[in-house]
Parts: sequence; structure tokens; C-alpha cells
Amino acid sequence: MEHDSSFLDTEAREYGISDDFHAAEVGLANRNHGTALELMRHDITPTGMHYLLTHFDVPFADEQDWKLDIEGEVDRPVSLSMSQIRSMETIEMPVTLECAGNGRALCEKRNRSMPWHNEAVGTSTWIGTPLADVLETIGIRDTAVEIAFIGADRGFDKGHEHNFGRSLTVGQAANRDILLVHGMNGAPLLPQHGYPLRLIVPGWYGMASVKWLNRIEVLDRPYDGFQQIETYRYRKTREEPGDPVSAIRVKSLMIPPGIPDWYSRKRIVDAGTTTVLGRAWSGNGVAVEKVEFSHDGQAWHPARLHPRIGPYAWTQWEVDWNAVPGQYELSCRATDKQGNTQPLAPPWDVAGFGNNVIQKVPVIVR
Ligand SMILES: Nc1nc2c(c(=O)[nH]1)N[C@H]1C(S)=C(S)[C@@H](COP(=O)(O)O)O[C@H]1N2
Ligand SMILES: [Mo]
Repeated sequence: MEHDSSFLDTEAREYGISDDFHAAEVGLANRNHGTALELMRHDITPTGMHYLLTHFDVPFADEQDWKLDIEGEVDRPVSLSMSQIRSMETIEMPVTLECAGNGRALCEKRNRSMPWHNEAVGTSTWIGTPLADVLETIGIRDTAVEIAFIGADRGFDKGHEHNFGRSLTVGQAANRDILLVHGMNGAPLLPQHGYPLRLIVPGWYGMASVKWLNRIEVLDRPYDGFQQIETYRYRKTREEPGDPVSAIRVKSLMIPPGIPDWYSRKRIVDAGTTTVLGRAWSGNGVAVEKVEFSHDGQAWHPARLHPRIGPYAWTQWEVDWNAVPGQYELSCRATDKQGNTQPLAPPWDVAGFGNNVIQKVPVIVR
């Protein structure tokens, strides 16, 4: 691939910065919108308000001629049509998806990428067929080590041209909750969410849920795609190889109470008892054990938890706050059944991945 290297961003996007947002970051934020936190009132995020993260362009696709090719270390390679996939057992599963970069712009130092605050999360009822069933019919050979899932979208990142692709180990891919998805909230997938076919890996950060899926390669070695080995690794320094990003870290968010100031989005709350409510979730289907609320960062008050609508869906919580006139910074903190809890300061990561720091919501009570 020949190109003028000054045209593409080939490597060192600035990192460790704390200045105002670059026009390119604002451009990414315009394309890849988040949800509106007040819509966390809904168990299922209204489809058009599910967050969006698309690295390259949304491919133009027609379900009539879409094919899913499965090849490599398999006994019977196949090229499946959408009508073949639709004829298989269909499951509906509510899954909370969160982008691994959610919270990136709340880090004291950030790298130039999609500048999420808190809004890259949402829950949808995904409709599809278990991946494990499809893999079983084609016969995975004993030589198989990893399975790569490759999308139709193609572009450059740090000078490398590639299709968006991610892998799972053979063991991870055997989880029957992983779905080949063709529908979302009772309708076909929207183009921007992966129409006509995507993967949903419940309990993992969003990068694993490959959109516009048209190729599955069963490999006798670890997958070396750019999005697998270069991006989506927890790193304390740029140089280290790092650890792969996988399961979602425990997190909670509140619906900011009261009414907002349009520009700053700071909140004005009337004095008296206010019910503050929000959502909490963790990775790999682990349930939320407790959520606590604080108006001063000192005392933490337990919230009431509602039952969740599925093992991979977020939990609603609420707490009654006696709001006395003054200025406050509200926060909430979730702990999951494995005892994992949210940190009070962002965990350091060069790319800002997995930032599950407690949310802070400034309010004035009048
Ligand atoms: N093919 C493809 N799949 C992809 C992506 C992408 O850019 N291309 N982005 C990933 C990331 S980083 C996230 S967080 C989720 C977002 O899914 P959504 O846009 O449907 O919310 O899709 C994942 N799957
Ligand atoms: Mo993401």
C-alpha cells in the first residue's frame, strides 16, 4: 500500500494530554454518539439512543447477498446465507454493552481518540442464533486455537490497513450465550449497528461484538489482527505489550437529578426528598451486590436494587436523598458479587480503557 505518510496518521497520536479537544476528537464524537443518561430509566435503551462506535465507514449491505464464510481448521467449511442463519434456532437476549473507552475523557491525561465521558453504554434485546451451534455443525478441528471474527469494514489505524476483526479462544467461543445477531429490539439491525449480521459477546466490552460480520476464520495459532494485538490492551506505558481487554468492569451511573443548565449540564435540584436512580452492571454476567450513593464523598448510603431482566442486563437502583440547599457533588459506587468495586480515581491506562471511576454529578440545591 503506497501513500503519502503525512496524509494518514501513522503512529503517535498524542497521549498523556489534558488540553482542550482537538477538531478530530470532536469529529469522532459527532459520528459516534453516546446515550442520554436520562434514558437509563428504560430497561431497554431506545434503539436510536444506543451508543455507537464505528471505527471506519458503515458498509452498504444488502441481506439478500450477504454471506458468512467460515473456514480454516474446520471439517466442513461453509458460506451461509442470511436465510440459512435466520432458519436456525432464534434466541432473544437482553445485553448491556459498554465501550472499553467509556470514561476516557474523564482521565486526567487522555490520548486522542473517541472522547467519551460516561455515555457509551446501553442495553438492547439482541435477536440471533447461538454461535456454538453453528460451530458445532461445521466441526472445529483439534488443531484450532483461536477463532477470528472479521467485519466488512476496512480502514487504517496508525498506518495499518485492515478490516475490523477480533478473536476468541476456542474455549471462550464455546459459551452458548455468544450470539450471531440479526435483530435488535424486535427489528432488523440498523445499518450502524451491524446490519445484516453481527456478533454479540455478552459480558465483554463492546469491541468483541464485531459488526458487519462476514468471515469467521478458525486458526491454528493466535489471531494477529490489529484490533486484537495492538489496540484493546491495558497498558501502563506505551512500550509494554499489556494485557488484553475482555470482561466489563463493575460500574454504576445515576440519572443526573433535577433540571440541567443547557451548556454546562450542571444540575439545579429543588430542596426536599429527591429519588435519585440509575443503573449498575458488571462483566461476564456477574450480578451487582450493592450500589451506594453519596452527596459529600464521605458517607455512602445503600441504594435499593431492582431485579435485572437478564443475567447480562444492567440493574436499576434508586435512593431517596434529602436535598438541603447548598452545592454538592453526587456520586454512586457499585460492588459486584465477586467483591469488585469502583475506584474513587480513574485507574491509569495509556489509552483510557476500562475507566470505571465513580461518576461525579455537580448539583446546586435551591
Ligand atoms: N466491524 C466492526 N465491529 C465493531 C466495531 C467496528 O468499528 N467495526 N466497533 C466495536 C466497538 S469498539 C464497540 S464498543 C461496539 C459498538 O457497538 P454499537 O455501535 O452497535 O453500539 O462495536 C464493536 N464492533
Ligand atoms: Mo468500543
